[in-house]
Amino acid sequence: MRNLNTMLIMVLCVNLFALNAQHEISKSTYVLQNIESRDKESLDGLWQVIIDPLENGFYNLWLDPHKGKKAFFKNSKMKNKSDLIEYNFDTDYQLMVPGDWNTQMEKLYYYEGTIWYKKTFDFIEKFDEKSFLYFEAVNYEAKVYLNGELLGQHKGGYTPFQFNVSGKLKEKDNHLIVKVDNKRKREAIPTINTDWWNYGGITRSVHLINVPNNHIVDYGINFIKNKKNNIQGWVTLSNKNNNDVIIEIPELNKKFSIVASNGFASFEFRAKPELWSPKNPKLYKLNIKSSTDSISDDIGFRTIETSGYEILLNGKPIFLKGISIHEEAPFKTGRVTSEEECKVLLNWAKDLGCNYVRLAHYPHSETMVRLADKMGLLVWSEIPVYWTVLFENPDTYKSAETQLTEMVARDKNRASIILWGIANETPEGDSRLDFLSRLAKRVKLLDKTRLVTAASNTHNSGNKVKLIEDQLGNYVDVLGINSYCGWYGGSPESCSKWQWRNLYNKPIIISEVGGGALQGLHGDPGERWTEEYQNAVYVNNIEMMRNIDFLAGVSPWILMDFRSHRRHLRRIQKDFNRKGLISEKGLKKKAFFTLKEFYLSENNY
Ligand code: GCB
Repeated sequence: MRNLNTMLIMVLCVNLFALNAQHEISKSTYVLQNIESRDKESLDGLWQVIIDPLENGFYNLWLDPHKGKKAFFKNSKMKNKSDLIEYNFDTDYQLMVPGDWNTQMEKLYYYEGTIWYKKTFDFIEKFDEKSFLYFEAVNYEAKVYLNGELLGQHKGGYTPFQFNVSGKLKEKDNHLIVKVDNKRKREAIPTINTDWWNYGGITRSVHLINVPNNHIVDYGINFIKNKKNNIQGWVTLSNKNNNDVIIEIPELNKKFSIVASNGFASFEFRAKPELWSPKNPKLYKLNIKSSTDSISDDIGFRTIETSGYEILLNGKPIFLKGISIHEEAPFKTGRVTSEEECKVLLNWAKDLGCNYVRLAHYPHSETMVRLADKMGLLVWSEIPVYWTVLFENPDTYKSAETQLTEMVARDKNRASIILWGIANETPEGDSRLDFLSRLAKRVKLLDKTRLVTAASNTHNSGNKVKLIEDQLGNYVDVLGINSYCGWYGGSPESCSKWQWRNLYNKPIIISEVGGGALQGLHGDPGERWTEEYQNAVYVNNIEMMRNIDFLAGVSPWILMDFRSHRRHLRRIQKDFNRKGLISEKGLKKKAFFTLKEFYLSENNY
């Protein structure tokens, strides 16, 4: 095996530190990379559920956890006709997985609390295989039980987690029970106050993944920071003995073997791949093989860096023509649950002339990010550190850091992602700065090859001057600014007169700008909620943006109307934030075409 073409492998040293940092991360999360190409069975479909607002299936009268058959995770059955068991999954409701519960059953529309999910499945054990239960996302807290025993728990509604269930499965009738709780909590990430719907449930797919006993766990591959001809990578294996690993990128004519010791191998080689960009989203097949396992992925190579006010993609300045997107399904509303729905959203972004999307305000599904890779859309991906989280609370910080780590661990190989977002519109203060600067350092440790950002507010400093002076600017590479001129402040016409000042020699993205309109409602441009008013907001803000010389991009708020608990105007909003350029039914508003025209006029990028 070692006689394979081993040319041009400069086995490491230089970047050992960076590689080891990533290795540490992958060890601490231990989530299998690239589930798409693993051998797996789907546990999606209908699950039996019990709605349990009082958590009666978990606590007794005195709020001590049940130990016996009253615990719902025991899936107890009546033993005889006189037996008293006050729950029965099999005669209760059903919900679809993946899916939020709020839009599946009218009575659950506003529900926030606990629902127990149960799936029964059979399993054929194969010699020398390990099995993992893999959850793509559960909002917010999941306690997972297999055949009556706790496997573990996870907090955070938008990142994957898994449990090793090897040796724990039976041939028939395994019952997997998940207690899902989406109660909003002050100390959680996000906290209780958000401008999006708190969709509860097993919102993304569940898989039973079977891998060889000795398997490939994780890997990372990328250019060495901003060096276009040097690729570096690493692989982690479950087996700690010495192992040969073959790395192959057929289209680059590279195939070589490296030796993993203690479950880790790294490599570095020279190559001149075609560079990934929105205009040419070139992906290369990467094959990784050990003596017992193999995995394939589609990888793009590009560099991203900043220089003064500019963002450089593959060494050249790029203006990010973007749009913000919530992961909400077009036409039906509720959480996105299929690749088709992701495609509709990203195709709309393409139609608008975008080269970039801000996937707000939490990590979107892996499907979405992989599509962005294929379709050539640059991505800002973020964690839900939103508004007033408890910056002083160590557990809150820990949760933010865990969600950040899980996001980077899952998506570190996606060329489309150029920006890791660590926060959105957080109120300034010392504890916030301490919290966010720690997050910024953490993400830099996890990934040195991408840029760090956060969305902040501006300050008005008299005489129509907007000042960018948030101290967070010292810690991020790119500053996002949410600016709602013409909607939350001033008339649309006043916006074109604003001057901007930037205290940092760094690129600025207007991460949000926009206004609301009910699709189909027309009037004069001074009348709120009409398409004309929204359009006037865009026309004037575009004029303003053309005058900001340090502007590196924009992602207006937002592609499609989305559900929010904060939007009460019955005749207009109907629980929807109406700042979409497209209605939830898929109908485009006037401002869509205005923004499109602006983007078409910036067609060098
Ligand atoms: C913001 C938030 C976003 C809201 C938006 C709005 O600044 O970042 O989550 O939805 O304003 O519509 O008010």
